[in-house]
Parts: sequence; structure tokens; C-alpha cells
Amino acid sequence: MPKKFYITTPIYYVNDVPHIGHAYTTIAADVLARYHRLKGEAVFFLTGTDEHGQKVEKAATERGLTPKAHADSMTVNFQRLWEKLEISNDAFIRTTDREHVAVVQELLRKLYDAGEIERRTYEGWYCTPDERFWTGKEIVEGKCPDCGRPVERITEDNYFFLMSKYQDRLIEHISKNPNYIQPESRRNEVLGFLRTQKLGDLCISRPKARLSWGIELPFDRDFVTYVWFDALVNYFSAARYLSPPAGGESGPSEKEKFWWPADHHLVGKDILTTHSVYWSTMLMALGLSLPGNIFAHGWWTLDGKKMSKSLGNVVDPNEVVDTYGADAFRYFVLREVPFGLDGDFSIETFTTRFNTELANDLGNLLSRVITMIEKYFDGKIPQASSDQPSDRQLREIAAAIAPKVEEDLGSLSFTKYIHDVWALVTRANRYVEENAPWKLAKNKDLERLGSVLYNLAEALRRAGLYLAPVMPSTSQKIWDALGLEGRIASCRRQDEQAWGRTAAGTAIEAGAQLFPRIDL
Ligand code: ME8
Repeated sequence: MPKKFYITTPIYYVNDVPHIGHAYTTIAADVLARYHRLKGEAVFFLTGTDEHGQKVEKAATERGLTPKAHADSMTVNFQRLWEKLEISNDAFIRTTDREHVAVVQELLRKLYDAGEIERRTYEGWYCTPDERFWTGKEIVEGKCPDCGRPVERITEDNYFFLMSKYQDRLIEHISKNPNYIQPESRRNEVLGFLRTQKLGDLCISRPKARLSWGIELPFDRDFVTYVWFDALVNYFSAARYLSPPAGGESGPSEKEKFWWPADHHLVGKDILTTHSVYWSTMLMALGLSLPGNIFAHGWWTLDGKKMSKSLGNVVDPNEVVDTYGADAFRYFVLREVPFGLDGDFSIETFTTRFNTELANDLGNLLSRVITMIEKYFDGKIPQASSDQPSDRQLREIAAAIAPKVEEDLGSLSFTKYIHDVWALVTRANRYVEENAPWKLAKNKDLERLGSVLYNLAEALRRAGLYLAPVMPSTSQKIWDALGLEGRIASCRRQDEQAWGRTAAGTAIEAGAQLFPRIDL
């Protein structure tokens, strides 16, 4: 059976429409999924929507809809955007799926029966409009620190997951597994917090009297499950009922055994604690394996400002994609900011990268090579018959990519990945200048001209192969232009990366410019 690779994005709340932040995590996960498919691994790439809880209920009420009808209408926004962005997810989970609800209840029952969940009386300051509790230290002169309205003292029964007893085990797990939480700065933050503060128990219920839109506790019908306890379980429940068959077996337990645990949970830095603390301890209490890695990426701003709906400065990925194409957007977000750091989106920086890197470096290279093969060799890839130092250098750069990108994606360094592939694009452009094919044509040195154009076609084929996870359509266009058969996404990388796989005589196909320059 091939090696498995299971990757997840957060499941997004249906209280809002998707923006650049949602697209970012999903694109990053897509690149990893595509890369591992190219390597011939069995891949399960999961994304979806988080549909229960206060925020969603509130958004639905504001629209005069039931929460489910609201969720149905909002989920489509995510699904459509993922199609537009060429996201290759294998499944889309919704926490309102009947199967997911059943798994959440099964796990709650298991924890309750094992004494991992306890009913307790909770006392605290409650802000009714915000529907949340505050501690005595947090409130400001008897008012909610968030909205400034008066808070009231409430005593309420709730169920608690006994999270605190896992504090030491969690510290040990994170310490012993340096890759468990990445990047390292975030790992240190989590460890620092766990080593200096006492972990509390986690309130995992909400009385139905206060919130009804949630999964009912299987052991007390007066309560629903806290939305995070329900949402985090998606990663596990999907492995059972939405994952691809495991080596031909499609039973839930075979699939669970094959796919669980996930290799990577990609999340934004805002939700690292819920994943590294809540989810890890929940899995420990359930006796389930912990994921291989939780990676917290940074935050996007727009023109240096925090994006917010009320300020109206949210980047709508739909607009960018409709104007400049999915690949350019995918390329930009991964190229611009090292994964893990915060980044800023502005149309100026986007345009600069688009024009210099995509239109000039890559797009022009392809169109020059194709035009010359058409003009001098009747549209057929010529034979390589000479071998000069610059040819060897080009081949060496191409050969060096595979081990480099393997390391890059092993540490989720997308920026470095693109940089390492771009070394070949840059070298190929220099190769054009060094060999000046137009001069060879003028001097009627067709033998050398043929070799030069063959090598350039090979360099482009290799660049297309490695760029396929990042820019799937562009890579396919490169593939088609070079007259190569089949879908690049169905290739096996190890079969394709040898130099010289392009057959001389192959008919090329002239197409449109890959990236027509943007004039602002
Ligand atoms: O938190 N920059 O859902 P959510 C980068 N349902 N990424 C951003 C971003 C920004 N400005 N804004 C949002 C939830 N994100 C829960 C998750 S998982 C079991 C439950 C991204 O709709 C980032 O991935 O608020 C963040 O973690 C996610 O959107 C939060 O999406």
C-alpha cells in the first residue's frame, strides 16, 4: 500500500464569506496535497465548514433564517471559491453532517463513561448580549471588557472536560516532538504558557436555554456541545466517513486505521491554542494518536491595516481571481510571505511580482522558446546534439531541485520551494542570453540552435513539473505548449524528472501568453 498523507485546513465558520485568510490556509494545504500526489502517495485532503454555535446562530437570526438554511447558503460560497482556486480537496466536511454528529456523540459518551467529563456548577460574570462569561479580574467596573455593557452574576451548571490533568503529558509530548507544533516560535509560546500557567478544565457544554444550535450531549438532553469540542472532532470523524478507501477497504474502521492520525493540521495563529491544547488533550483522553504536526501560519493585512468587515477592507479572493487568475493569486500568497510570518497584501506588490516574475521570467521564457521552435524548426522540438558547459550547468540546476524541494515542503517552506524552482527559470533565462539563439539562427548554426532550444524545452518541462502543485493550470499550459501528453496532475514525479524525456520531433502547440502584463 502506498504511504498515506492526510492534511487538513480549519473548518471555516459559516457566519462570514470567505476572504484571503481562508484562501491562504486552503491554498497551502492544496500545494502539499498536490505535491504528495505527484510523489505517488495516497492523499486525503480535507476542508469544510464549522456550522454550529453562537456566531452562526446569531448570523442566521439576523438574516431571518434557520441556522441550517443559513449554513446551506453560506457553505456554497466556500465550495465555489475552492473550485475557482483549483483546490483539490478530496472531501468537504460539514459539522451538520449526520455522520459527524454521531461521531461527536460517540466520543462524548466515551469520555463521560470513562470519567473524563464532569458536571459542575459554574459561577461567573455573564454578558448577555455577547453571550459569554468573564472572570472577576477581566470585568471593568462591573462592565463587559468587550462591549462595555453591564454584566450579571450567573450560576450555571455545565459539563467540563478534565483537561487539566493532561498538562504534564502535553508538555512532554511537545518537548519530545520538535515538529509537533511549528513554527518554532509558536511552539515556544505554547510551551512557555503551559510551563508557567495552570491549565484549567474545559467547559464543553452550553445549556439549551441559552443556545440551542449545537450537538446535543448524549448524556444530558438539556445541553448542547461547545462548538470547539464539536469542530475539532471533524478531523477524526472525516477519517472514518469521508476519506478515500484504504487499500480497497471502505469500512469506517479500516479507513480510520489507515488515515488517522492526520499528518498536518494547518491553522492560522489565532486558533493555535484550541488545536495544540484542547485537541491534543482530547485525543489523549480518548486514547487516540496525536497528529504529526500542527502548523500555525501568520496573519494577512491589507495595505498595512488589519482587515475587518466593518472597515470594508477585506480582500475578496473572488475579485483577484476573476481579474488575474487563480494561479497568480496562489503564487503570490505563497511567494510573498514565508509560511508562519505575517504578511501584507497590496495590489502594488501583487502587480510587481506578477509582471516581473510571472509575466517576464516565466511567461516570456515560454513564449520565446515556443516562437523560436515554430520559426526555426517548423513547430517540432529539435534534437540535442551538442553539449557545452552552459548546457551542463542548466542540467545540474534542474537536477538539484528535487532534493531541495523535498526538504522545503518537509518544513512547509513554500516560499523557499518557489525560490528553488525559480532558480531553474532564472538560469534558463540566462541560458537564452548566453547562447543567443537568434544569432545562431542568423549564422545558420542549426545544430547548436537545435540543442539550445531542446535544452530550454527540457528546462521548461521540469519547471512545469515542479510548479504544478503551486500553479496547476499554468503548469498544464506549459505541458500542452511543449506537446507533452496527458495531465500533469496524473504524472508521477519520479518518472518525469529525468533529463531528456522530451522526445525530439514532438509537435509543440503555440498558445496565448501565460501571464499578460498588468498595466495599473
Ligand atoms: O476559527 N490572515 O473559523 P474561521 C490569515 N471555525 N488567515 C486568516 C485570516 C487572516 N487575516 N483570517 C482568517 C474558525 N484566517 C473555526 C475553526 S477548526 C476545527 C475550527 C484563516 O472562519 C486562518 O486559517 O474564523 C484561521 O485559522 C481561519 O481562517 C479561521 O477561520
